[in-house]
Amino acid sequence: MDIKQRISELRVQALDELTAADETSGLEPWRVRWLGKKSRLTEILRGLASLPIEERKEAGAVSNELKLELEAALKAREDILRDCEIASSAVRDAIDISMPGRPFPRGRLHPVSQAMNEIAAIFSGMGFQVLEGPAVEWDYYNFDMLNMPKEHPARAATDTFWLDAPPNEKGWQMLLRTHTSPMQIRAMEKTQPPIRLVVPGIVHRYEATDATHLSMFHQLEGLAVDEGIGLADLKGTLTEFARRFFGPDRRVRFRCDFFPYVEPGAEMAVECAVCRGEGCRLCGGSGWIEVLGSGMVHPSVLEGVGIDPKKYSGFAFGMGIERIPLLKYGVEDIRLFYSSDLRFLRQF
Ligand code: 2U9
Repeated sequence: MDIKQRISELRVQALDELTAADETSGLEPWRVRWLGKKSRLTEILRGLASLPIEERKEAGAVSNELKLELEAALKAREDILRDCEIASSAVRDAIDISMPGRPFPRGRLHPVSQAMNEIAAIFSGMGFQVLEGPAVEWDYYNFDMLNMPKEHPARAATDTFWLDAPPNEKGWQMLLRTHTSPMQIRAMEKTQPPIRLVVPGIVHRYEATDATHLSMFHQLEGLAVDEGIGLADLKGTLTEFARRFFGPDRRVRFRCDFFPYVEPGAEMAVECAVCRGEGCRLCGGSGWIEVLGSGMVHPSVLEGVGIDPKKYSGFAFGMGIERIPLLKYGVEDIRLFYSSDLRFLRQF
């Protein structure tokens, strides 16, 4: 057998034995056997002297290579075994398997997000698409297209956060939307009926903050436009929403109201959960809690977006989201929702 073949066999055997060593204490005997003075490799290296010069060169190179390889393999095996031994002794000493586990702090959705998701899911289940839109808008979409021309009182600077940016080439001004309605306008501009959509989102109003008002709050608005939609569809849809959200036993009441973008307009209230109509502190003595505003979309709003009001009609509604958990849980001050006080938020 030539030297190269012998060396290749030694290599396989040595590495096999090294892998079989599963404790650091087994490594020294292996080193003596394979790399020590009396090892077979040393023997081969010694015997090289008697070989002819050409053969000696080649066999010398291969044997030295194997020596280096075995030294490196020994070092690597030693590192691995030492790490394992350290880890298992640490585990033995550090883990008391009889100890109870550490509780994992679990996050949850903000009560306002919970209410918004729940309401959006109810309308989604009734065939409404859920859309979101930008919080920074043009006055054109926020006011003009909603039947609120330049001199309308709702446009007075006291109600709106205007952005300190120059108007665009059409003279539109940037603002923080005061309702999510501009997104319904954008949707109607792009799509012909049938349309059924709800838009949840953040809105801003330039108002002083107190226990019942925030300058930043959330709304969910809805819109349905189709041939032959009437007030009965509005009442039916919103009554069904109230049954699903507040429960089937809560009565609802509609009363006339005014919003520039609907005609006629109506406000929906549900029977007070605490006094069932008797009158109490929660409902301010009236027995009813106002939940949302609504109405039949004003024909000039439809006309503005290129939907023929002689062929189509629609209903729309809007509600402030913070009011819902406020009333549901009897929270005394709306500002608590944004105080970042975990003692408050953890209750929901
Ligand atoms: C289009 C046409 C009509 C949305 C509507 C209300 C009535 C309403 C308020 C509830 C409490 C706002 O958050 S709040 O202060 N909203 O009463 N919203 S009708 O009407 C629309 C919207 C878009 C194109």
